[in-house]
Amino acid sequence: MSIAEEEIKKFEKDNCAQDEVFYQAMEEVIYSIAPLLESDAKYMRHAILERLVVPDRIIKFKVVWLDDKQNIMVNTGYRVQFNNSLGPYKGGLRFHPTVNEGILKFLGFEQILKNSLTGLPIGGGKGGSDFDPKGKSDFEVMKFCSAFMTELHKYIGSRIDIPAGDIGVGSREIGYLFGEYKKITSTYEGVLTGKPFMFGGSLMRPEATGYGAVYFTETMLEMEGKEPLKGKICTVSGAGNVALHAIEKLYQIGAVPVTCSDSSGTIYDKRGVDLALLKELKLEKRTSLADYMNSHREAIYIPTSEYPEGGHAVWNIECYAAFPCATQNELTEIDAQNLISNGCISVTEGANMPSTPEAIDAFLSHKVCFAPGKAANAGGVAVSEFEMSQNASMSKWSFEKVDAKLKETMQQIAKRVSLTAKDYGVEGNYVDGANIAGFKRVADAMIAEGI
Ligand code: NDP
Ligand code: 2IT
Repeated sequence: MSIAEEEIKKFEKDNCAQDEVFYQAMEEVIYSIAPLLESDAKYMRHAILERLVVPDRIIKFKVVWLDDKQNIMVNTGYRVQFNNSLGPYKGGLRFHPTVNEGILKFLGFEQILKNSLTGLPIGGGKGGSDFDPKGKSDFEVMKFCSAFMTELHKYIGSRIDIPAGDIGVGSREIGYLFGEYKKITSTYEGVLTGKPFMFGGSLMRPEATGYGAVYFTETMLEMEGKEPLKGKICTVSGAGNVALHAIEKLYQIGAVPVTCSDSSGTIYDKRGVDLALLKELKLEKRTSLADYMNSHREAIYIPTSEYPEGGHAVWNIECYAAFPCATQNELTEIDAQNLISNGCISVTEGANMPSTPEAIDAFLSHKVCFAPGKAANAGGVAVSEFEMSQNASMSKWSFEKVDAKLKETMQQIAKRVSLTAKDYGVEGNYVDGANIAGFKRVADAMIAEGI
């Protein structure tokens, strides 16, 4: 049995159905870091893996709130405080009906390594609720956020744990959460990031994840000797914060993003998607992408129900570079094969773990440049850390300053990941490079801090 298989077996005893995605994330990391565990005995001696895969604590709580018709609603809230060896727990909150402990453990685990890769002083955590903001009024969202914070405030703080946004949590939700925290604690501190600019948010935080993913891709393509994105057809999935800002940056550098998607369907607009309309539909009106067709009859709308079995409409469309930016496991082996046979040479994960392990294997074996989420989407949390710095020093950085620092951070991550892969004999494998580089920094800190 290989060292990776032995380690994975140790954790299987605790397995439960909800933990499936967590195991998927963990297994990938263990396979990647096996050469490091074999070559340097200190990591096994200090039981780093056993300590890293178990969260410091999982906080689970009841959230009771009143909807607009005065019905009493009950949801479950969570915060997974995973690892604070490199800094306070840091990571987003997800509000989506599918949220459970397993999903938040997977996201929190990925966050530890992602935050480590940024080189910034932030540990890993994640939280959220099975609350569905879709179809709720602003007042209902506000009431839910207040009730959620009534419990969460006990466990967070600007030097303890700093939540931010994720699926279903944007600046509206962060604003309500911040307001309630301020009211309960009578403090005005940078306890959340992704705040609106008028009360402590950083310029460019909304754009950071999508822009960062494109900066990462440009650096990767250059290092791998491929043509840049300018003038190239790109496909993007998702139509939320990450997807729309990836699309925005692709336009800024002269690429042509032709798709986006939401949970109900996919838009394919071969001249390039209409970004202003998408922002209006998804960020302001919060409606379905199907409404895109009201003003663009020449585009194609493919409802989710019509997707070929086991595949996703976005990944059937010819492109040079693909950007999965919606959710986990949205890009399967079939999708990977479709992309490869249509000539796609680059895949960048804007979302967290959107590609299944089989899809990743297909990309790597066909020498597609593949940028894993924990490296490529780290721009969001990096600018969150810049927001923490600005809050702590009571300062405001210009858009240009944040953008330059974001670009530099993404370039550094890409270079470090690529160099690490080379050092460990897997040149061009950014999955192994990211896992090894991310693990090493946090593991070395854990050893230095003792048990
Ligand atoms: P948003 O809520 O803004 O957008 C999510 C998008 O994905 C929406 O278009 C949504 O469709 C779609 N989507 C969500 N769940 C599903 C599903 N189960 N099936 C199909 N479509 C789905 O979230 P973000 O853009 O912030 O997040 C997208 C991804 O990026 C997530 O994986 C997140 O973890 C990751 N990420 C986010 C960061 C950030 O800064 N926000 C940072 C790093 C990673 P619909 O509109 O119909 O709900
Ligand atoms: O997955 C992620 O990196 C995020 N949702 C952003 C986390 C953050 O703290 O900004």
